[in-house]
Amino acid sequence: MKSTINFNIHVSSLVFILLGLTVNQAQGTASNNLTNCQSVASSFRTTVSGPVANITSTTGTNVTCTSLSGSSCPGSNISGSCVFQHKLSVSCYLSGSTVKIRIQSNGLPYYCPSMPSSDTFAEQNIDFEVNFNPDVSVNSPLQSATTVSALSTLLCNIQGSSNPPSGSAYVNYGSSYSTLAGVSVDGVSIMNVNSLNNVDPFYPAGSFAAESVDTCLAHCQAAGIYHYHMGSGCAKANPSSGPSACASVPTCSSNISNYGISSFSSYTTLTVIGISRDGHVIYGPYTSSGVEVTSGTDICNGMFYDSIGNYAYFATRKFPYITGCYGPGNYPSVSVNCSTNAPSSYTMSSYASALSSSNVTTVSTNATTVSSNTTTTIASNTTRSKALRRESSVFLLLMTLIVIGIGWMD
Ligand SMILES: *[C@@H]1O[C@H](CO)[C@@H](O)[C@H](O)[C@H]1NC(C)=O
Ligand SMILES: *[C@@H]1O[C@H](CO)[C@@H](O)[C@H](O)[C@H]1NC(C)=O
Ligand SMILES: *[C@@H]1O[C@H](CO)[C@@H](O)[C@H](O)[C@H]1NC(C)=O
Ligand SMILES: *[C@@H]1O[C@H](CO)[C@@H](O)[C@H](O)[C@H]1NC(C)=O
Ligand SMILES: *[C@@H]1O[C@H](CO)[C@@H](O)[C@H](O)[C@H]1NC(C)=O
Ligand SMILES: *[C@@H]1O[C@H](CO)[C@@H](O)[C@H](O)[C@H]1NC(C)=O
Ligand SMILES: *[C@@H]1O[C@H](CO)[C@@H](O)[C@H](O)[C@H]1NC(C)=O
Ligand SMILES: *[C@@H]1O[C@H](CO)[C@@H](O)[C@H](O)[C@H]1NC(C)=O
Ligand SMILES: CC(=O)N[C@H]1CO[C@H](CO)[C@@H](O)[C@@H]1O
Ligand SMILES: CC(=O)N[C@H]1CO[C@H](CO)[C@@H](O)[C@@H]1O
Repeated sequence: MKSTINFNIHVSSLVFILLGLTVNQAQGTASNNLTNCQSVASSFRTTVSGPVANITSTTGTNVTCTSLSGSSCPGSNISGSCVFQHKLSVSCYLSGSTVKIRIQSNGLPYYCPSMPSSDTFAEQNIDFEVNFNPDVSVNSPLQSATTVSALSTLLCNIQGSSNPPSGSAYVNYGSSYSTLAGVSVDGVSIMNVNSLNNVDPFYPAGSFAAESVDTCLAHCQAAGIYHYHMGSGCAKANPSSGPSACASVPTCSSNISNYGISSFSSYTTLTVIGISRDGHVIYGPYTSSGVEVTSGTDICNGMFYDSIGNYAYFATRKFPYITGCYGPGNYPSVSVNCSTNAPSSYTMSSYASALSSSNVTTVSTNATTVSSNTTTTIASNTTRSKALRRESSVFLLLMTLIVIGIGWMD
């Protein structure tokens, strides 16, 4: 009699152990502690530690450009050269148990861009805070489109990056930039992928002309914001051949998407190239195993890229090149109507497949009755917070101690 009761307690503690393990496995725990954030922040070419009160009033690093001798100088005109300052601060801190990242940039690169002298090139005040690498689930996509029309409405829209999702807790402290999608490690803006015509700026559908950029694949818009739409190696290393127009360099103008990827030839592993305005990291074109990302991305150009469910955007050859929406998104078999260089379908990465609830359920239903009930709980509870998981771990620990205690009393 006594030993039967004892056995039942052991079984229930086993259930909790299974529950604890399976919950962590199925839903993943993104790498978003303070150390993870600081590691990403260290990839940025910062000029001051922060947060600072006002990035534009800090002293940055001088950039002297003979290429900007005309009217477009966001600094001083000294002996025919334009001298401007690159100013960037990236800080990580805890707010309660949530790690926040704050990006403060004047938007000016550390290198000399090339642009028509008629362009306006101006200092900015980009300054926002967002949850760092927030937990997201492949089972709860934030964006979903299954038809050409729905996908095009979502992705072919220059205002599509205006509102980071609520889970990112985005707070703006700087000027308002509705088309900003993220900030590059060199402090340069990453704008929504679309042109003002709501088409791919490089491979536009219909009768629109491609836009001009320099060999760093960036250009200024009307307000003077120098920005990227596509991954650029210039964010990591000073362009070797000096600034010029992409149109004047055959390897750039003939196939700009190839040129963009080849600009990362010295960075063929997982390389931070920026942060999205939703707090997710933006990586270059390669995974940690040195493989170029050509599949596994969702409609937003984000990917679950490891077994614990980290989600990030990657620089790719295809539209939307960096990020087209704030993911995770779904994986439909349709294409957008605004680009002649877009994927025709999307497929999950192997990690996304393994994390998807349909897969978990299928795998576990064949186990014992206990774990199939556990699976049901997980599938409907994908958004449980870490705090809750910590609580269940504490509970699990207590249960185990009780069981050990009872066992000892025997
Ligand atoms: C942060 O997470 C990493 C794994 O991503 C872990 O190795 C490290 O110990 C954690 N650091 C802290 C301070 O919790
Ligand atoms: C930030 O500093 C700049 C330059 O010193 C100044 O023009 C601007 O008004 C300041 N902005 C705020 C919000 O204090
Ligand atoms: C940066 O350039 C300014 C002129 O715009 C000059 O006054 C200053 O001394 C320079 N700073 C350094 C560190 O060279
Ligand atoms: C900068 O200086 C050059 C010559 O030193 C002059 O031609 C040019 O107009 C100046 N630009 C501005 C904006 O003052
Ligand atoms: C693409 O489709 C959307 C939604 O159906 C439409 O509003 C837009 O005009 C189309 N764009 C092009 C370039 O055909
Ligand atoms: C760029 O070149 C690659 C191969 O080098 C080719 O597959 C791709 O179709 C080209 N892209 C465009 C839009 O022409
Ligand atoms: C389920 O996950 C495994 C990895 O755990 C993967 O190999 C398999 O392809 C997935 N199956 C489906 C249907 O997604
Ligand atoms: C599993 O759940 C069902 C209904 O939720 C319940 O009837 C059944 O007894 C549970 N099985 C176990 C082993 O807990
Ligand atoms: C390992 C295991 O329990 N496999 C079972 C999975 O379910 C099928 C059909 O219900 C059984 O035939 C297997 O034995
Ligand atoms: C089905 C199920 O177990 N739902 C639970 C999911 O988690 C929340 C707490 O976050 C519970 O309130 C639900 O009962």
